[in-house]
Formats: sequence, C-alpha cells, structure tokens
Amino acid sequence: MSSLIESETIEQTRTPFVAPTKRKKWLVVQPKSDTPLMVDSGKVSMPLNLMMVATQAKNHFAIDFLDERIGDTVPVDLSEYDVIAMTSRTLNARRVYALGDRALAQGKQVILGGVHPTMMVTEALRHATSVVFGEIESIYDELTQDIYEQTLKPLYKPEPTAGWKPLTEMARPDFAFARRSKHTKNYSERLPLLATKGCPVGCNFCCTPRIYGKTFRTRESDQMIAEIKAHQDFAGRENLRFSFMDDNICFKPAYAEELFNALVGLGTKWNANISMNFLEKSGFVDLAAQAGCEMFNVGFESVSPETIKYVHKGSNRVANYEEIVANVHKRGIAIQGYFIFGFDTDTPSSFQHTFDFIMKNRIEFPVFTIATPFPGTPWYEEMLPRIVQHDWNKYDTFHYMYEPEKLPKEQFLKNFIKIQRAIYSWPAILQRLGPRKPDWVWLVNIAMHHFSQRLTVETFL
Ligand code: B12
Ligand code: SF4
Repeated sequence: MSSLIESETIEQTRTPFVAPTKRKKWLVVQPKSDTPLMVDSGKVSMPLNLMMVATQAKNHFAIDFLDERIGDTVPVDLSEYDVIAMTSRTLNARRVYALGDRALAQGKQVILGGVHPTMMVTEALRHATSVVFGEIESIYDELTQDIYEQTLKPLYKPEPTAGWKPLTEMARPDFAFARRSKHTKNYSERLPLLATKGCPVGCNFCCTPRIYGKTFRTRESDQMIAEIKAHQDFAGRENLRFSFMDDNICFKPAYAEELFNALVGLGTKWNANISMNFLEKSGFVDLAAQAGCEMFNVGFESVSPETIKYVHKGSNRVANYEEIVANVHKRGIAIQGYFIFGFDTDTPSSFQHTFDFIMKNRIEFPVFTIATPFPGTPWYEEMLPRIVQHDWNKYDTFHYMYEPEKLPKEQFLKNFIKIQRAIYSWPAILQRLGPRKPDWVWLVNIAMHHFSQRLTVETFL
C-alpha cells in the first residue's frame, strides 16, 4: 500500500477544467452501515462530507444524491450514471464495497473517498476505479479532467506539503443536495459546520493527520458567519442548532476565540468537540456560552491517570477533571463525555471509578466505547496479533476487539454492560439531570435508558 501512496502524488497548479455541454452524471451515495448497534439509527447528521463533494462536482456534472441512512434506496440498475461516488468509514466499508462491485460490474466508474479508503487504499481499489485520498477539494480539477478524458488513475492524493488547499478557498457546502430527499425528516435538526482541518500531532491511534494533512488549516470566521446566516435566511429564523464537525474546535485558541466572538449575538446554539485543557480557562468558557454553546463533546477517555499516560493524552489531567466540569456547568453548558474501556491498564475498578466520577459530576450525556484500533493506523499494526474482530462492520467502537491484559473477556463485557445500565437507570438519570428543564438532553437519556437495558454480552461480539 505505501508504495502506491508515495509514488502517486499530483500537481495542484492547473487550469480549471471547463465542462463540455453534455455533462456526465454522478450518483453520490452515503451508504448505511450494517452494524447491529445504534450507530445509524434514529436521526443522523446531514452528510457534510458528501455535500462538499457534490458542491464541487456540480460545477461540471449532473448530480443525484442518496443517503441510505435516512431511507433512500440505491437503484439496482445504474445505467443512467457515469460515475458512482461513495464515502466510507470502516464500519460501512463492506456495504460500500458491495455497491462498488455492483457498479463496476455494470461498467461504471466508481470513486471512493472518506477515512476508510484513505487509510486502506489497496483494499478499496479492489472495489473501485479510483480512491480519493483525504479530501476532494485538493485534487478536484485533475479528477474532473480525467473523468471526461477517461483517463482515471487509481489514486488522487494531494502533494504532502503544498498540496492541501487552504480552507479559505473551501466552497460553502450546498445543503440543497441533502434536502432533495423525501426522507429528510430523518436528519437531525442540528446542521453540520466545519471550521478547521488537520493536525500536526500524530497520535498512533488517530486517522486525522493522514486524512487532512499535518498542517492545521482554518476557515475565516467571516465565512463561517456567512454560512450560518445563509442557513438562517433559508430557515426564516435565527434560533437554529449547529454541530461543529471539527476534531477539536480549539486546536488554535486564538482562532477559536475569534470565531466565538463572531458567533456572539447570532441567536444560534451549537456543540463542538474540544480538548479539555481549554475548559480550565473561565474566560474562554464564558465566551463560548455567550457565543451559543449548549454542549461540549469532551474526550475524558478514562478517569485513571495511568490509562491517560498509556494513551499519551497530554491534554487530559485527571486531577483537573472536576474543576473543568464545574467550570462548564456553571455556564449552563452540557457535557457529552466520552469514556473508553479496554486498554491494558484497565481493571475491574476502572468501571466503578468511572461510574462514581460521572454521577458525582453529573455528566449529562456519557458515551461508553470500546478501545478500537482502526485499520491503517500504527496502533492497528501493533495490536493486530491480539485483535479478534476482523469484520469491518464491527469497527464501530462498540465491539469487542481484543482481550485487555487485566480483564478477561467475560468480566470486561459484563462490566461494560453494567456501567451503561447503571448510568442510564432511571434513578441515575434523575440524579444526573436533577432540576434540568425537559429538553433534548432528557430525550437522549431516555433513549439511552431503553438502549442500555437491552444490552447483552452477545451484543458486543
Ligand atoms: C464529526 C465526526 C463525527 C460526528 C458526525 C458524523 C457524520 N454523520 O458525519 C459523529 C459525532 C456523529 C460521529 C460519530 C461516529 N464517529 Co466520527 N468523526 C467525526 C470527525 C471528527 C469529523 C468527520 C467530518 O464530518 N469531517 C468533515 C467532513 C467534511 O470531512 P470528511 O468526512 O473527511 O470528508 C472529506 C474527505 O474525506 C473527502 N471525502 C469524503 N467522502 C468522500 C467521497 C468521495 C467520493 C470523495 C471524492 C471524497 C470524499 O472529501 C470530503 C470533503 O473535504 C472524524 C475525524 C476526522 N477528522 O475525520 C471522526 C471519525 C470519522 N469518526 C470515527 C468514528 C469511529 C465514529 C463512531 C463509530 C464513533 C462512535 N462510537 O460514536 C461514530 C460512527 C457514526 C457513523 N454512522 O459513521 C472515526 C472513524 C474511523 C474509521 N476508520 O472509520 C473518525 C475518523 C475519528 C477517529 N477515531 O479517528 N463522528
Ligand atoms: S488524537 Fe487529536 S491530537 Fe492526536 S493526532 Fe488525532 S486529532 Fe491530532
């Protein structure tokens, strides 16, 4: 795989291609995952990635847009299309490949993008004509020309240093594509936004530096505000809800502050992933609250300092967790807290400590996942001899992957179920949410109650 990736980079300076009068036609597909858990159930977020793909492609192609997650159906006969373009994460790769094989068998050009094809180029190419590495914007002109000239290459990859397009050149995603479906009611009311991309750090379990490059890129806050206002104009009201898709809205604090200042007074609510060390600063959290933040998504990962050290998460200081939570709650901001189990440092008491922490600090929306080495990362290579799960459908962070050193399988899974049932039991929900007015946080907890009571050991195998 690596020789293919390294040899085929492409030039970025080219004259924009002019589409012929008779345009080729793309079918852009968001495939559903076959994972048995609740990943694609309920309301799903509008697929920003594919809206961005379609926004580029509409300049040169006719576009049909389908999202299997909301109930759209991919036709068996694909004869009206020239190109089938799909996005893939690991958990829906099998579905993507099945659709890719069907389209190839009908003589179509199949283009795959997204995190899984980027991490697993050689595998993806068995089911596609071409793989787009990382993002469409940085290679779009060449890809388009090659489609019309019928000279598609197997891999389209931005040149490592200069090849990633600045985000300031990112076109505003056209949401009309997602709104065309008769099933749009199945989309979450939260509209996706993206302000930043890239990460210079390179943790051994993470896909981000590879898919977005090592340089941190930002969109101008004016562009962000213009996008939000366009949504407000479309909806005819101000009080919309947004979700930032960024890995960490605060990688560059000065940028986050500029963005939050620009958001003040817009009348919108939003949530975002954030590294918890920024939540220690009261002034910063005040500003976020004024800017409309209603929830931060925070990766606590573990309440054990030993595990935090083991996963090299320097931004997390367990000793500061309580102060950080209090700081966020004081401003009326809720916390979606991510907790991962299954590291070699975990013991049976890790579950009790996590339960105690969540209850004491009234984390509104705890999410429990199983440590999952994703293919293409150094951690996956390291863990491969121990990994028992080789079905991509189960790479959803809710399946048993390998036996943690200090936790035999049965004990691990029983504890994993027990903590979810306990945290989402009615008394625990009442205690955590306390006097909170009835709102979407309550609804999420009620849904999680029903979900957690149905869990069995088999669910995770
Ligand atoms: C925001 C986010 C979410 C959100 C929203 C997801 C959604 N509906 O889009 C939420 C919180 C719901 C979520 C949930 C999950 N997520 Co998530 N999530 C992300 C995050 C931080 C950003 C993704 C994003 O939207 N980026 C913005 C869009 C615009 O960029 P993009 O998707 O990369 O698309 C661009 C390119 O990839 C390319 N492209 C993409 N598709 C295509 C297709 C074609 C044809 C072409 C040409 C190009 C192309 O062009 C696009 C435009 O530039 C990523 C990390 C990351 N940096 O990617 C993790 C990530 C994608 N998530 C991950 C995981 C594991 C999950 C969960 C399983 C976690 C969980 N236990 O809940 C679930 C699964 C949900 C699902 N059904 O897929 C992993 C996936 C790893 C993997 N190998 O599959 C990632 C990579 C994080 C990680 N651990 O490294 N996630
Ligand atoms: S986990 Fe965060 S800091 Fe580490 S490489 Fe991924 S995005 Fe960067």
